[in-house]
Amino acid sequence: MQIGFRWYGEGNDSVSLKQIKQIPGVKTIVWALHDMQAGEEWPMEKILEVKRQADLYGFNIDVVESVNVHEDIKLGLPSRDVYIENYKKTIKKLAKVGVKVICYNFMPVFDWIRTDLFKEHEDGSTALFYEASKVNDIDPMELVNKIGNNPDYTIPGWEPERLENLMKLFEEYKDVNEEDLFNHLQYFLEAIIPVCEENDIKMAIHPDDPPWPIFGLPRIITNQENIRRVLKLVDNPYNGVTLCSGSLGSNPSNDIVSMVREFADRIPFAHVRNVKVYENGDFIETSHRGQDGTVDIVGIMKAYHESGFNGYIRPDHGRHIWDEKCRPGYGLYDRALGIMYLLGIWDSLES
Ligand code: DNO
Repeated sequence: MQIGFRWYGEGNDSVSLKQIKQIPGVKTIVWALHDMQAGEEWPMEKILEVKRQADLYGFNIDVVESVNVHEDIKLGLPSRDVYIENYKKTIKKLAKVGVKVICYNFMPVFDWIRTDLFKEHEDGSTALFYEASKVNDIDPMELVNKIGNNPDYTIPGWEPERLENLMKLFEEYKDVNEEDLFNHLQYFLEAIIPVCEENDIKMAIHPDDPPWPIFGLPRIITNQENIRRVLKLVDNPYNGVTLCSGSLGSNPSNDIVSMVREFADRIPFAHVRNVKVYENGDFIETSHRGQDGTVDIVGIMKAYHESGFNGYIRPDHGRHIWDEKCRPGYGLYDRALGIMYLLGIWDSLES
């Protein structure tokens, strides 16, 4: 097992490599070129620059999160082939600097969704929060109108300047259902997995967050059965999953311990974090400690350990504590505490 830490890059992250170096156990920087648009081929000079910076601190750059997938690939449009070719070129370049895992997702339009980025916990810390009634079963056009008519009504990702483009995308996804999305994912995987195999890079799909359809858009990486199906779309060890305990854990009927046991040899990369789910479907992110949320973190780490897991694990969204100013979910302090908790469990299992 190797511990990684997500880093958004020089000038783009409140956390420095120097600080990350002082967290026990971290060997891997989980990185990406965040200024690249989905579908673009990544330039070698920029990749090499990240490698140079990581080398200065003795980190490896084995895990990329994410090389984003262009919407035309998810929509299954004819133009997807151009973007798939670019994706392949990026895979080949990443292999040249030693990358071993590419994390990506197949969520239409939105990546993770929350309704409040700084919801206060009882102890005064803040964390990402999802208020179910603001998202579940909401018609996107109704929401567009609501936001347009009331400047005080905000949802992250629905900023007024994005609305026009969002409406266009909703229109394009109108006739795309879950089966279509599985087919489009299969087409993508069939094209890239042979290139991954040749270049020894594992693809690791990230679950949908939250793991259910939102705003009428289909979502498929939501539960054990669907993950099993994705792994069979192209049944090859290079087609894997980024098992994210927090994303899957916001649906309490997901048994993540069982997923770790079933998929262990197809999980090159894991996100381990906790989330507290309420009866009405709201959820808030908590410290990584098992007792603080709904997810069985100790059981998950035990399942990885018993499966002989030798992939990469990173802590995920932390709370914002000790007045830290940082990207939502991506401060230094709570994620560092998370690492110490995960390592504490792991070390005691080892002994
Ligand atoms: C959120 C992350 C996701 C993840 C992507 C993977 O903080 O877990 O944004 O990076 O979904 O493509």
